[in-house]
Amino acid sequence: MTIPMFVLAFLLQCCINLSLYHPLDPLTPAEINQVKLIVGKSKLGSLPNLTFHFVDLEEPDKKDVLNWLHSNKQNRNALSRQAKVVVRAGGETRELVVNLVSGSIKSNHVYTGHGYPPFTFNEFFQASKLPLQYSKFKNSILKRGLNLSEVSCVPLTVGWYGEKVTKRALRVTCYYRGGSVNVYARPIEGISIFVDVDSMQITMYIDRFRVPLPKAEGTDFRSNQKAYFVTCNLTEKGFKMEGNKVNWGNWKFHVGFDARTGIVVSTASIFDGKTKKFRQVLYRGHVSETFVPYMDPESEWYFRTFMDIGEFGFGRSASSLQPLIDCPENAMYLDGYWAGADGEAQKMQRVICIFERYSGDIAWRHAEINNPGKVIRSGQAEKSLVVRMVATVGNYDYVLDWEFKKSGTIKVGVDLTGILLIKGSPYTNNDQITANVYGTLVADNTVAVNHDHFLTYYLDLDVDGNRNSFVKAKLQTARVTDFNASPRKSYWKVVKETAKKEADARIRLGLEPADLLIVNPNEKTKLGNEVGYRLIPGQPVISLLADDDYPQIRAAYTKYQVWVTAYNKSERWAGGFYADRSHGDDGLAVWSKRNRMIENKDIVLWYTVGFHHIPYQEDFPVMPTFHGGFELRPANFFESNPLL
Ligand SMILES: *[C@@H]1O[C@H](CO)[C@@H](O)[C@H](O)[C@H]1NC(C)=O
Ligand SMILES: *[C@@H]1O[C@H](CO)[C@@H](O)[C@H](O)[C@H]1NC(C)=O
Ligand SMILES: *[C@@H]1O[C@H](CO)[C@@H](O)[C@H](O)[C@H]1NC(C)=O
Ligand SMILES: *[C@@H]1O[C@H](CO)[C@@H](O)[C@H](O)[C@H]1NC(C)=O
Ligand SMILES: [Cu+2]
Repeated sequence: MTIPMFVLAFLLQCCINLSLYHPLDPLTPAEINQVKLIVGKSKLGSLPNLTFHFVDLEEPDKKDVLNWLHSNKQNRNALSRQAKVVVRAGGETRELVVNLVSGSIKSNHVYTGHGYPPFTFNEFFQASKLPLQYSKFKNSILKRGLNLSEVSCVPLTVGWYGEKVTKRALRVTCYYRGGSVNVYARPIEGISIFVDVDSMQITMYIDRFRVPLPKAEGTDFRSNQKAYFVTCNLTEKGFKMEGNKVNWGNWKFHVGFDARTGIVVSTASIFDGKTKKFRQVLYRGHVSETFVPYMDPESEWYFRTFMDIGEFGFGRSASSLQPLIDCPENAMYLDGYWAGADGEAQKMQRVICIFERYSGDIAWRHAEINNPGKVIRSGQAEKSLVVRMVATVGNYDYVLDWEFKKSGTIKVGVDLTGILLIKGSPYTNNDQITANVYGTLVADNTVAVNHDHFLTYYLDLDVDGNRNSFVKAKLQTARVTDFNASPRKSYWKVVKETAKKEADARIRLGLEPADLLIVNPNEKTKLGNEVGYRLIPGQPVISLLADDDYPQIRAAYTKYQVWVTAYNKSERWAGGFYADRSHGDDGLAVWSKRNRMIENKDIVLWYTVGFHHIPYQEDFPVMPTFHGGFELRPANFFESNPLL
């Protein structure tokens, strides 16, 4: 029996609470399970080894979302709900679009390009257990005088090194717990275990050498601090939520969550007290890809060049937040849902927290002493709203913040913490080291290997609408020529340059001083300045790998911190959608080569937060947070300081 489309459409409308609904709402657990059901009932359901690797909202077109947003509340209907699904079956990758209203598969084709979809948690779990039943591995453990019951293995993605034909593969690294809870602190070095993932078998095993196991003492990272934040009693949350829509201060925006990227901030707009209207700022923002290459070329280490978002997913790595440690007392929490390998909805509690922050900082202030007979002091305390998640990707924890300020600033924070990736080593003192160990000795027999972290953000800014331009306001030294008028020899002046094409918008920061702006050339302040938002970058870090090195070919976009591309709904993932074992033929660097026109167009800004990480002893056994990030700050957007 098929239910007529209009009945289903009616059912959808009747059951959705429109005051809570937003067209970019993440898939609900019921919708995820509905996808499983629809796919299971189709011909695909009978294919061998059907596994779900990606199930996410297939977003309505941007123009439909914007029309919905700006339509009269009384006449609004929910937009059609669809899911984008990637499954593996019979050794093939299939891309589906599932219509959740009609309950049908709208499109279905086999993906034949390079690279593979994210691994499922199941695959990681199964691969981690393989060595423990593998006789050669058991023998290696025995020879090292260790107990198998104390071994924990962790699968790692393998990258791509020029192979013509690739298979889905993992390499498994093993650690010895034996008296420590800090699994990553005690690597069993010298062993390489190759796993073919589709057949879930060990295909190659090499035990090349032995080095002493780092000791368990001094590796414990447990804290007995339980409730740091209970310092004041904040009963007021300070913001309103309807479904996933947040209203705080002068801001309103939507918070989504998905398995691949985690937090998605969208349709953010800010109330302008002068025009009494909400004004568009950011259509959508999220982390697009991460790239974490380790700087050890040896055979047990060279492949560690992770692209965590595409290979596994930041959302699926989301850690359940610990109240009063990860987020303060006044925080509100959201749960996250994603599809398991079998398609069934999985729930993770408290993946996002939202809270008002009283930082103790000053939003603005001034003391005026030149009024006769009086000193005038005034100012405002900073209060902001933070949306936070933590992605725990194996050893590392990434604290990802979106902070909104009443001044119109959006501040994006990335804090790195967690456990360093450790290499077992024969050395117990730096003076013994003569060869390159590719890192820092942080404890006896414990080398923390040098590496980078690059987190590339997708920022679809729509400043007062979606016809925007990218402007470089360059600071140039000017010579004074008229010495009759001035004894000065030089000053700097601003020379503005509007990027015409994508090639004009690839920026290596730190080489020449410039303000980088997204402006709307069609909208001006009363004083005639183009309204805009400014990117305030963090440390200018780019990848130092050679351009022809394989990991660099895959993550070519990390050679520039800033890119601007023409908006294209399907161009979201800087390292390509199929990042696992990718060859670098999809992604930001490739799209930008098309060199599309970007002046007065719908454009997307990409910014990479980068860290070169030389480890230090204080990073062991667990690393104090290390901060990076950037800001988007209004620039001639308001007529004057919006805080007054
Ligand atoms: C299905 O999975 C099993 C076990 O993982 C494997 O041995 C088999 O080759 C797979 N079949 C196909 C067609 O991929
Ligand atoms: C292995 O287990 C035995 C028995 O529990 C214990 O005495 C021994 O110390 C363990 N060896 C190591 C290296 O942890
Ligand atoms: C905070 O204040 C409220 C209202 O006065 C009270 O009910 C609550 O117990 C207080 N919480 C703490 C942790 O002191
Ligand atoms: C949008 O992006 C996809 C993927 O890069 C590409 O195949 C397609 O041609 C693009 N569409 C337009 C209109 O540029
Ligand atoms: Cu690091």
